[in-house]
Amino acid sequence: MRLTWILFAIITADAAPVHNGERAACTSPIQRKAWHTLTREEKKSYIDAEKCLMSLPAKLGLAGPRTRFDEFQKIHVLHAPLIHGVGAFLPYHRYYVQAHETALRTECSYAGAQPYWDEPRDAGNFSKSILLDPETGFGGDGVGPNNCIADGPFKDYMNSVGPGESITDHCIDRQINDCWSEGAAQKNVDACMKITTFESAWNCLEGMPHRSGHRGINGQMMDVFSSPGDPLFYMHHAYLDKLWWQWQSKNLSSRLNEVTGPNQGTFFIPGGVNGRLPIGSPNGTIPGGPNGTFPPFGPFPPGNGSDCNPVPGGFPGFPRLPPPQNGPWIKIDGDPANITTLGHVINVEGMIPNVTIKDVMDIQGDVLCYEYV
Ligand SMILES: *[C@@H]1O[C@H](CO)[C@@H](O)[C@H](O)[C@H]1NC(C)=O
Ligand SMILES: *[C@@H]1O[C@H](CO)[C@@H](O)[C@H](O)[C@H]1NC(C)=O
Ligand SMILES: *[C@@H]1O[C@H](CO)[C@@H](O)[C@H](O)[C@H]1NC(C)=O
Ligand SMILES: *[C@@H]1O[C@H](CO)[C@@H](O)[C@H](O)[C@H]1NC(C)=O
Ligand SMILES: *[C@@H]1O[C@H](CO)[C@@H](O)[C@H](O)[C@H]1NC(C)=O
Ligand SMILES: *[C@@H]1O[C@H](CO)[C@@H](O)[C@H](O)[C@H]1NC(C)=O
Ligand SMILES: *[C@@H]1O[C@H](CO)[C@@H](O)[C@H](O)[C@H]1NC(C)=O
Ligand SMILES: [Cu+2]
Repeated sequence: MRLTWILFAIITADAAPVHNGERAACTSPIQRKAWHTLTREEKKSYIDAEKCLMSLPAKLGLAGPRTRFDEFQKIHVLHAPLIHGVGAFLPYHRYYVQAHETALRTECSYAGAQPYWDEPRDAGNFSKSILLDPETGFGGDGVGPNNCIADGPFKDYMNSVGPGESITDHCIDRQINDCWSEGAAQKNVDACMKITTFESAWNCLEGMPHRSGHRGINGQMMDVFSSPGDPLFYMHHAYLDKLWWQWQSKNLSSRLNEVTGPNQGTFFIPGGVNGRLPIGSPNGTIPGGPNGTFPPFGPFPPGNGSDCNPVPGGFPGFPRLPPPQNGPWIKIDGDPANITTLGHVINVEGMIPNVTIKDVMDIQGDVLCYEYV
């Protein structure tokens, strides 16, 4: 009897590694599924929940947002310079997507989990993606002089945040580019999965799989600040989170604790504290970008994809500007210096409680409880 129990324990431990006993808290993870596998009803319930967020009034008191949906966008704007091109890129976006999922479930009666976009299926072919279906999906490409989306459930939504750090009313715009979307190809994912260190794997993931999703949809999705104004953002970042988890899962005993990298990189803005921009930070402090916005993009090359990928000198998605320049290092709570550690505080402006990177390393731990299927 006792021996049986011990054997059982050993077998169980072998099948599902135990990490400091943390996994006890997550006994029934919710299932994050690929969009193309959802039933029509599941798709509708997700879209309806997103529309619900777009109808609920803002309550965090941030400048700009009218709705709860806008507040998510604003949180990303506030943190953008310190969550891209840095060690916290993957952990921050993991928790940010979690915050979005939580809001759908607790404020909009959504019973499902955050779905994700299985992007390699649509590599080089975003314009034909099932996600863009006007009836069951997110609507299609932008049209007209402002590239506003013209069909689907979000065609009439007016963003109140963006572009960049500005606060303006504007449509959700897209300008699909199937040259850039070729970067979503599985071979680029496979290349990242082969890498064995966090720093290189993160750089790889933030590179091609990440950028090609943004750049393939284009329009607002290409805005490093305000991209979450397009609901496709969450589908894309859930997918990216899945890739990180897939990478972590290859060696959980070490990769549940592996994080490093600079705390400020590409988008350094002097004067920020605690992982967000100072209130009232002037536009125009991002090197290379006019008045706090991206450097200009384009023109987009024509072609079928082979013209885009690979591009000599790196994939020109989000700009990779030289590392910091001037000013003191930004102090992030939980990090002793300018290197990202497990103690680094992730701040989503009270949308859900602050946590540390350590708290989000495991998607089936004390804080997070989901799985990708
Ligand atoms: C693009 O997607 C459409 C619709 O799924 C499909 O018919 C077509 O074969 C795809 N084209 C390529 C090049 O994958
Ligand atoms: C940035 O510029 C926009 C447009 O001029 C302005 O509305 C916004 O308040 C500025 N943001 C900051 C933080 O100064
Ligand atoms: C997991 O990573 C550790 C530390 O790098 C290494 O010693 C170990 O061999 C790895 N295990 C596997 C199965 O790759
Ligand atoms: C941290 O700061 C020191 C100087 O203050 C600098 O030499 C080092 O490169 C920085 N490390 C990172 C990862 O940014
Ligand atoms: C940047 O701001 C300055 C001062 O407000 C203005 O003169 C200039 O036109 C702006 N440049 C761009 C590209 O918006
Ligand atoms: C794609 O474009 C490149 C360069 O324009 C050309 O050499 C290649 O044959 C094209 N491939 C396909 C499949 O059309
Ligand atoms: C979240 O963390 C930041 C930075 O550590 C801190 O300034 C802020 O007060 C915290 N907010 C909440 C709601 O705990
Ligand atoms: Cu982001």
